[in-house]
Amino acid sequence: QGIENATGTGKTLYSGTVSLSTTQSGSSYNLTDATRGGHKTYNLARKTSGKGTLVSNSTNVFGTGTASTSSSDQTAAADAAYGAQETWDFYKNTFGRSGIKNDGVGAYSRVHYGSNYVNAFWDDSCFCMTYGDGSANKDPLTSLDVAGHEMSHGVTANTAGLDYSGESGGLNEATSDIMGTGVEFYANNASDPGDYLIGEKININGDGTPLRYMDKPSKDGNSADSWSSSVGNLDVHYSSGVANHFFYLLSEGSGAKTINGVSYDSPTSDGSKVTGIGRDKALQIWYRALTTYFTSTTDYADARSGTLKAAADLYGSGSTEYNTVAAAWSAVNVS
Ligand code: ASN
Ligand code: ZN
Ligand code: CA
Repeated sequence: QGIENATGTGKTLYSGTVSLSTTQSGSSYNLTDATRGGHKTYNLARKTSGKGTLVSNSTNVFGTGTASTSSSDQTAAADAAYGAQETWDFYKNTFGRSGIKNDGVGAYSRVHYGSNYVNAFWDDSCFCMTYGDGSANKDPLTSLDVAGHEMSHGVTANTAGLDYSGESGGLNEATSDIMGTGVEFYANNASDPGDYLIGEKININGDGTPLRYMDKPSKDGNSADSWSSSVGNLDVHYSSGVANHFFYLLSEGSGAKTINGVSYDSPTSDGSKVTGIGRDKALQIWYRALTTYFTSTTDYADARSGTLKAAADLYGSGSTEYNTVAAAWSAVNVS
């Protein structure tokens, strides 16, 4: 019996019914995406080690589209496979990057990690990403922005290698939020349209509020809106606020704005007004800085100079884009 590429259906929890690249092996189908480096999706079925089992089915339809607390349910796997697929395509079509290491090789995903596990993570040692099922195993952390966030930790590890502590750690986290947001906008999914919120689909706070806000990071109660000399002492998921806020201002500008039905109101630390250059250019600048100028020890001052160099390379020194990079960093107190 042959093994062939197939086009299946994912009935996801967060992104509706989507097309998934799958593999047919004899009379069964599995979540192996041979068109994207062989990325595979496994089910850990509540275990916390090993690979689990490759998600397979007698039909080419994965998941039910509704929440289930069963550890054999394939809905979380459908979301994870879709997130990996969109993240691959985002990097390929936005930056010409072929996979996390830019070598055409896929990673793998594991779903149903542990019980009541309210997190998701990338691990360089397995070159894989892993998703818990959330509180009461009913809110898996498999949304598009989280998938893009976790895979982007792999990209950062294989490019700048930003150390995961202090200011470089905040920049590492922000890179994942920025690129995860890029993935969400790229996918242009009607059930999960692009926004500048992180984790708005996964009910991580139990009240439906997002995990993080890029327009005004302090809305989460912990993150920094702008740089201060102590920002590097914060948890990396809070010191990231400075760069998330920079990215929002660079893309969309300061003040009030509604995008895809979500309202934002981004302040500046110095009262200045910033006019955004659009997300597409902001992403190009961040990616070039990440892959060309950032190193393991890049801090916020270095990120300002690295993104300015990237903007000069892409759009010219003194261009509107270059000047807006400078203005957006100044607006978050990075000079
Ligand atoms: N979900 C978290 C993250 O990707 C896991 C961690 O704290 N590293 O940032
Ligand atoms: Zn992270
Ligand atoms: Ca989001």
